Amino acid sequence: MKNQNLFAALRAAFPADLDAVAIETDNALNYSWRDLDRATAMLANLLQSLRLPAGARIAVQVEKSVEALMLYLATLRAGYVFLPLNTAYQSAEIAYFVGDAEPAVVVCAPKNFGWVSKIAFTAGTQHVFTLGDDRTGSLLERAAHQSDQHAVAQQRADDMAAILYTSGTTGRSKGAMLSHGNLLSNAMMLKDYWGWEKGDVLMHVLPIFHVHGLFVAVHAALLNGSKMIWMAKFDPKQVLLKLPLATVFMGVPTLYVRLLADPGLDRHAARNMRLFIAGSAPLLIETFKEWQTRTGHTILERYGMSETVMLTSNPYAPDARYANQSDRRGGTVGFPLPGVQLRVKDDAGQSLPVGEVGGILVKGPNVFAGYWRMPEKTREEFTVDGFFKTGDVGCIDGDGYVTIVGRSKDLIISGGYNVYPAEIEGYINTLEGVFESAVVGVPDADFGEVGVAVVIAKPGAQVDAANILARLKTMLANFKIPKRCYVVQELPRNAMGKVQKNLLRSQYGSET
Ligand code: MCA
Ligand code: AMP
Repeated sequence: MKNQNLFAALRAAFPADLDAVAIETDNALNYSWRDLDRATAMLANLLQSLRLPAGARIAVQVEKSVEALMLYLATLRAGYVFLPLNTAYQSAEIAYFVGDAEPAVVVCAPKNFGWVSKIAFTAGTQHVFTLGDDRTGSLLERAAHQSDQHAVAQQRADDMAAILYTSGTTGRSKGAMLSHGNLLSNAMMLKDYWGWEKGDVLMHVLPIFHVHGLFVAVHAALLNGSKMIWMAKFDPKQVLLKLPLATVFMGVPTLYVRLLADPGLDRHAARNMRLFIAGSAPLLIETFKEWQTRTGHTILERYGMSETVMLTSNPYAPDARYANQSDRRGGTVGFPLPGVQLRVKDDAGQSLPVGEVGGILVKGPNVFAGYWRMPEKTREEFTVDGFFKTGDVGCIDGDGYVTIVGRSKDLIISGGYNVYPAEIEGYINTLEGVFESAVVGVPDADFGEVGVAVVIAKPGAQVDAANILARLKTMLANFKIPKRCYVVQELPRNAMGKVQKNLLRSQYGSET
């Protein structure tokens, strides 16, 4: 039987010249394809030497580096399950993920070893390694003693490759289990759909702990044997400096907004580019149009989720196979990708006619099998005929273009990161003197959307808005901290007693 391990497919796509540069970093390091092969073999051998049980989770919270990418690839190679964690997460957040996923191995930044190892050992994790963004740490020290030859572990298409944590309306984070087959089928299809060609160079500027940077960007480049220009952090000046060396760029809308703010962005800077891709959050039509004017390029917007990888995309080029799909339309997320079935339904589960707005449901080889250890929740999120309820609200027009008009899930997407109001409210409500709170998303020129907290004090208590934000900063990842906080007498409610968040959004949306 053919090995369905995603790494086997990525490795098979390495170019014949293994000494060619595969990754060029912003601190002038060059990694060859041979380096990728050997280092992932050594790391895979290290993981296998630990004699971990089948399906063991490898939880990783480290700064972006090529070695961190190699650790991901090595985890696939060895047949274990990769669990990436945002570097902004603080101890309570990490304690939850580690407690829930029970990883056999935790890898953290050297500076966090003290508190992370304490959490991990308490949760029963046996191995905690460190990995710095400067090629330091116990992980690489241990891997250095391993062989650089390794036979890729045999995997079936439905074997789990990664768990990505994503929250729900109730605030409790759920681990979306993605299989080798989910990831590989999506990557191969995108390589074709987005017209990846020989000589393409990807500029990689996104974090590698979410679907966009870790899967969409990396898999396509590797499957195409393409070089990556690797930036540890997004910096518009650096991007513009290196842009002439790249042909493909992927970013969340905030990155496009920030690049547009730099006068250096023009047709000349983008002269060698083939494709700009945006996603993870809605791209404003103004950004789409301004980009066209300034660079002569039309951004290709696509839509996806942690649970499904990529679902829809605007077309790359007119293509006979995809009749009618000729142009990239701003404000839309394009067409369901080949193999993806997408339906728009009303609350009663009835399919809606063209142009009518309803809940988006999807099915396809890319859709995950379920949430980690949450069979009930998984069942709730799928229809009886196997469609996954995305929680996004949209419509399909007469030409087949999908437009996302909103979300039925109470979610704020800020600079491409998801923020769950229920989670933030839960933390605010534990603060001294707080009776109740509501967190809403309001428009923001830079992040697209940001959180605003509206708080009621307990009778007789004094609470201070600045103090609430300062306290939250000690508990939560920085991007989750509401940008503003208001202490008020009461929250608007409907007849059922439910807080009317739409009213809060319009009231506090324009205040700065
Ligand atoms: C940073 N800050 C933010 C955000 N990022 N606030 C709200 N939303 C954010 N996204 C705040 C910090 O808390 C800090 O506040 C201040 O901004 C500066 O922090 P810094 O780390 O320096 O920010 P930055 O480097 O400017 O980061 C902005 C960023 C970053 C580059 C836009 O957020 C980013 O890389 N976003 C991409 C996320 C992503 O990859 N999403 C894909 C998810 P203070 O100073 O007050 O502490 S995958 C997905 O969604 C699906 C599947 C899909 O379709 O792709
Ligand atoms: P995540 O859970 O991080 O995978 O975020 C997935 C969510 O991001 C989706 O359910 C959408 O709400 C949103 N999203 C992703 N891409 C787009 C897009 N192009 N336009 C609007 N929303 C998007």
